[in-house]
Amino acid sequence: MNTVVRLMLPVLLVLAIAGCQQATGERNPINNDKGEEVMTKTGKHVLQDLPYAHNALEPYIDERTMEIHHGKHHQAYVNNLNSAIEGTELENMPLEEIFRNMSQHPAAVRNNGGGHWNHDLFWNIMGPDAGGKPSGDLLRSIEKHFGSFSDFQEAFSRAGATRFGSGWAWLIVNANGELQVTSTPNQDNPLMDVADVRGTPILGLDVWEHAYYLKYQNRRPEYLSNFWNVVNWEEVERRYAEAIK
Ligand code: MN3
Repeated sequence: MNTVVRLMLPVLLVLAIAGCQQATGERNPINNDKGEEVMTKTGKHVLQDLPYAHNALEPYIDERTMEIHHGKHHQAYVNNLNSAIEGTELENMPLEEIFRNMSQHPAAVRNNGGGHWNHDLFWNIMGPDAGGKPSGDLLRSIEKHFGSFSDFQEAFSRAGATRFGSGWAWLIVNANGELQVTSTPNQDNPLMDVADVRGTPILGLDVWEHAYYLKYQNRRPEYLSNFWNVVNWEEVERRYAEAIK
């Protein structure tokens, strides 16, 4: 054994022990299916960057709205959620798991946990150069459950238009594996045990005024119809395939 190796051995041993302690003492961060960190190893939820530029959804959703909606509103949900769960049993628990027993948890967790999860879905089911129609299994299933793609669009827009005040319109896969359109108030979503209609959301539309007021003011129906130009159907199809597994 040469001198360098002999001198290094104790150092390596110490490093190895420290490494083991660290590995057992700390949790791994949680990543989403794209490999992005959604929760740090200390149990903090993280605001993801938008998957496109703030102006990418122009002219249908304007840059300033996206900056405020993502950078201020969504960031606030993340911050308030982290404060609400700090030091409680809900730290480190995936949001989907919290939602299953939502009725047993404080309103701050419901509002901000929903706010965080819902916006994550929302940013990802939209995109530039999007719109059009879905294809494959999802299109067939939409036609089976709603009659036609335009009948589905009408049902979805109606859910958004008739949601009084603030809330969301959803396309979900229900417990029977069927597609269904529904809506929820505030930041609730169909994964929560408090929702009237439960299921896995694969498409969601934010109908809070903060989502459209700068560009559309009180014209929610115009925002609803322009939404179809930015739907990233590829992502909705991916979520559909995941939900019916
Ligand atoms: Mn919003």
